[in-house]
Amino acid sequence: MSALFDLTGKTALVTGSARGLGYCYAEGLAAAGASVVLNDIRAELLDESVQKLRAKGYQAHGVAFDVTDEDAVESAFAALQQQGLPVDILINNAGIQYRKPMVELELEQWQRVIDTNLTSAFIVARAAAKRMIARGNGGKIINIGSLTSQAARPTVAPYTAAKGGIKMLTCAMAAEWAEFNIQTNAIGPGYILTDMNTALIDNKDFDAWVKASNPSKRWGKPEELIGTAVFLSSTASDYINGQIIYVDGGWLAVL
Ligand code: NAP
Ligand code: GCO
Repeated sequence: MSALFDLTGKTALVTGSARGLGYCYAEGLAAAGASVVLNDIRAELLDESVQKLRAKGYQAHGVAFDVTDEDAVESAFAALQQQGLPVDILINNAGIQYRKPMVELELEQWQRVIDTNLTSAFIVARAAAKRMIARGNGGKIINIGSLTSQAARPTVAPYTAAKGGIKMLTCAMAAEWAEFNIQTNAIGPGYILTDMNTALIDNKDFDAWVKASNPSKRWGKPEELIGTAVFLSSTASDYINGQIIYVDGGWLAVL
């Protein structure tokens, strides 16, 4: 049974993984046997995180690039291939949040969120899938959605539009790439305790709303996302495609 979840011999690229949920995904996949490639914009932070995983005995590498820059993405994939690190598993995790009512939102602010949270998933997955198809060994692509892939709240419109797009882009990738033995799925985390949500965690009213709104009555912990990421990266999910798994304490299951 454990062989179903064994990632030994696989190379996994996790975008935006110097910290936060991305770092958790990278550590979890490394613990399952994968050689992990961390990514971030900030090279110095990225190197610190790579060293942390290496100190734990994991196979970890780092490649700094901006996920919205398609030339940088292509160069990174070419460099990884030359280093003998062809990407077998991709987690499109990098993302930003920008909270403002739509009537006050500048187009540039909208576009930056859409570019980082949605368009980048296309850019990076395209680079991965082209090479997976050429190698003929299949692959795994995991896009990161959100509760906002399914429902909205005020002041996070571009994020919500992007995450809704992630849900359907995941279906589109499954539609085009399943025949090449590439499984593309998504994870929809609930409200998780990371830097992205510091302002919300510190807000007593918002904290109370999160705890009242889901049957688990609490925020999620980053490490609670690892099992789903390993599952969707492994043989255990070879006949699952185009799905989104919400890791939300039951939030979307209740009225
Ligand atoms: P986070 O703590 O803010 O970390 C985001 C990471 O993405 C950072 O390492 C950041 O790099 C990186 N990043 C941002 N823009 C990038 C770019 N253009 N190129 C490369 N890397 C970039 O966020 P998080 O909470 O871990 O969230 C990670 C993902 O999960 C996001 O897609 C988010 O939407 C999603 N998510 C989070 C939650 C939650 O409750 N936390 C729930 C649902 C979904 P720097 O370190 O250089 O800033
Ligand atoms: C917000 C939060 C959410 C969470 C997450 C919920 O401002 O409402 O940032 O977007 O991060 O996406 O699933």
